[in-house]
Amino acid sequence: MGFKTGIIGLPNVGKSTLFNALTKSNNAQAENFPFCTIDPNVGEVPVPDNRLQKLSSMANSKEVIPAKMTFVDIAGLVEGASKGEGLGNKFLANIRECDAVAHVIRCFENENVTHVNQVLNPVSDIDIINTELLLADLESVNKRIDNHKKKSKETDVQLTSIEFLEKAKALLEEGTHVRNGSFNEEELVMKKYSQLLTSKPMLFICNVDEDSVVSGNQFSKSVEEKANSLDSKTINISVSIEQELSELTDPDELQSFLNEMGMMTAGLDKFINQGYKLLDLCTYFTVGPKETKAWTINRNTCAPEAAGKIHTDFKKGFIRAETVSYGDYVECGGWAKAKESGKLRSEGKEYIVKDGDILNFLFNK
Ligand SMILES: Nc1nc2c(ncn2[C@@H]2O[C@H](COP(=O)(O)OP(=O)(O)OP(=O)(O)O)[C@@H](O)[C@H]2O)c(=O)[nH]1
Ligand SMILES: [Mg+2]
Repeated sequence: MGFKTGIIGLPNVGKSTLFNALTKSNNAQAENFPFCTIDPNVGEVPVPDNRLQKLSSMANSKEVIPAKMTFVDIAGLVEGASKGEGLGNKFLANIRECDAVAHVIRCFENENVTHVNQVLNPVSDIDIINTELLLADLESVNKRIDNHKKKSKETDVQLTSIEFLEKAKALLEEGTHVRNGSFNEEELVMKKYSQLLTSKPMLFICNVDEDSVVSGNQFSKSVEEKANSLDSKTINISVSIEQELSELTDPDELQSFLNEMGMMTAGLDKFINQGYKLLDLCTYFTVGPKETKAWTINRNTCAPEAAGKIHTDFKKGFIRAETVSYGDYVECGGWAKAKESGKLRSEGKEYIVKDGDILNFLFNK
């Protein structure tokens, strides 16, 4: 399974509708009542990337294979969830398995769509969710500290030091999410292994009314301010527009709908790309007559590791990587011409793969 982003938020804010639009399906039940979703819905979504089409047409590839991201539509969370209210702990476990979270906030007024807290107050909605995540983490950190003291053999005890846990505890006790703490390199690895809910990168998705997608509204502006104070990013999406867009298959029809709404791109594309950035991912390409394919790697991945994404043999027997940057490839007019112009580089084991690199791996069989 690839990189996973969990869609979280209060009940009935549009998470499942957003998930259906993303996955162009009706797999998730989306209805006007709280706690409609219980079991998480999981779907893979192609990462939009204009470079893919360009490369494949230059190489005359038979097939184009985009990178994929996984989205998980999770049950709504209410005050007290960390103590088991609503769907409580089950829901929290679903978040634990994700690499990042997209926090959906209702920023549209509509008397016909139930809001669990009656009044629309996005900042207080955020606080409810963030507090529950924080309380759940505090409980988990305390348990792990106890396990350390008892010298338990549980895996999480081995993966996170007591110093790291004490540091996380101090942050949580002052109301700070673990993501916003500062850690040294070793602790950063522990942070990742810890799977703490508040350690995961968080993106705020303002579900605004149809007239506010371009410039936002008073509600989304208040979310933006809040997000800035938390060092997180915000995007405005009208889930109902995205739902309509996802039903259009004709590209011309889609473009004219976007123009009508004054939108540059579909909100979902913005969302997927932001998710990609949030997870600090980048893309490299393999290009040939059979297929042009995008591969997802963490930023700062070295060449053998990147080769291992294709096949473990590529990593084990790695000799070197031939590479051309996307810009040079397009400018020169393909692989052979890039080679003639001296733009093709031969890189070794230490090479850090860059976003947009076109790679050909040489390896011992
Ligand atoms: N007007 C309007 N209604 C929306 C929008 N997004 C969602 N809804 C409606 O809100 C209701 C709840 O949507 P869901 O997608 O099921 O919400 P959810 O967040 O998944 O809810 P739970 O699974 O119960 O937590 C549905 O009736 C949707 O049609 C929107 O952008 N505008
Ligand atoms: Mg739902």
